[in-house]
Amino acid sequence: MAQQSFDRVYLGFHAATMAPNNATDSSGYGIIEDAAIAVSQGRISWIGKATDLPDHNATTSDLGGGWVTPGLIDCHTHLVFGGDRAAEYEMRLQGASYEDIAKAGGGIVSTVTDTRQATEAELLVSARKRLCALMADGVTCVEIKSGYGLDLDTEAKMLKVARRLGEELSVTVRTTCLAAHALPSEYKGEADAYIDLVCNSILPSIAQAGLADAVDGFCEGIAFSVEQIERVFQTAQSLGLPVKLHAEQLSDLGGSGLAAKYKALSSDHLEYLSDADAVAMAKAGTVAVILPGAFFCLKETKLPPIARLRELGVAMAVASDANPGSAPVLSLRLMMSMACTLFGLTPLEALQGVTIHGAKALGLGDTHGQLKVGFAADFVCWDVNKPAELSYWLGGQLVKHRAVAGALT
Ligand code: DI6
Ligand code: FE
Repeated sequence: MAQQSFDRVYLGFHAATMAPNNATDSSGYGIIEDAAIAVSQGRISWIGKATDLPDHNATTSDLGGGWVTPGLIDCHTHLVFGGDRAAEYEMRLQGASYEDIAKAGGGIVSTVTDTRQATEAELLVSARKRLCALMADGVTCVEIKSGYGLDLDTEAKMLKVARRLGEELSVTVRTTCLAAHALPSEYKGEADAYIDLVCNSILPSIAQAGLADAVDGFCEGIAFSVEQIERVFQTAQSLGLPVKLHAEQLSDLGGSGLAAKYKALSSDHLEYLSDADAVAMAKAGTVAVILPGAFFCLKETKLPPIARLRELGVAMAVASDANPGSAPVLSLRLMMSMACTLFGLTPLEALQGVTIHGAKALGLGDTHGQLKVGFAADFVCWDVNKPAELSYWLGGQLVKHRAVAGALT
């Protein structure tokens, strides 16, 4: 038989493909023991048991044991920002609440001041460090939001930095414009006027410059109402951009119902999600992104309705929410552990949350998050004996090899 022309072949591992229809395994992990992956032009061109690998003359790398999974996808981060909020952390440890600090002019708005002052080069340096930490822990695809600019120039500056990170580093970056994150102090008492600025100036300019892949907002008592967010969503829709939402983090305003109405890619946080909105999300195919890092750091006690979301068949993604206030998180695997221990996900669900479902939350479900022919050859080889260990260990270095677009990095 003629030799297959692959660019490269990997073997010497077991694979958890996370592909649900894998014929050989019904565990949900899509397990292939003693597997091989062939890569052509950055994509998987063959995957199966090593013994079935077609004849080929490509360079072959033996990964030397362990488990290969799709590269982890962190579908919700705020990695680009100026300054830090360690002082606010200390205030919260003394008893001040996140909302009290926000109302007193701290919180998100204080990071806005630092981000406006920082140069693009400074933002690049600090965000690169944080992104490299996530990558070292297995992330190959990350979403990065703006939202600490709250004016056109600074929102654009943040998104340019995010795009630059994707060009410079071996990681896929998706960008999201979160101009409707908080009310900037120059618009105090004039939230509707700020939403006018977002809809008439910021979003159209960002879209025109091709700086955002999606639009997000914060629907909350300390941020924007359902009506205000609906205007943002209408604008996004008219610009051809998909939407996502921070909703039901601190209270139930019904933001997730609105997100479902606009066929949002995801609704994120969801501690206070109502049953009606969970049903609406299921019907719309909106992914529930759960963020146990923010839950943990804010010492939240209300749990998102995981059992109900599971029962309704809502895809659940797990993300870091990496941000300077509510979630200074630099490990997605730690979030998998917290999703299991704090929220009751199974280790399988946690891994699905950072692979197949994380991809769906970014609109990348047809190309990322599974090891399948035609999908991006982004994968991690882990030094573990079984996939559940990815949620089990807190910390440590479990990544043996990391490949992006078929090349080891
Ligand atoms: N919810 C969050 O968890 C982040 N933004 C949001 O709307 C927190 C952002 C911050 O505190 O800086
Ligand atoms: Fe967030």
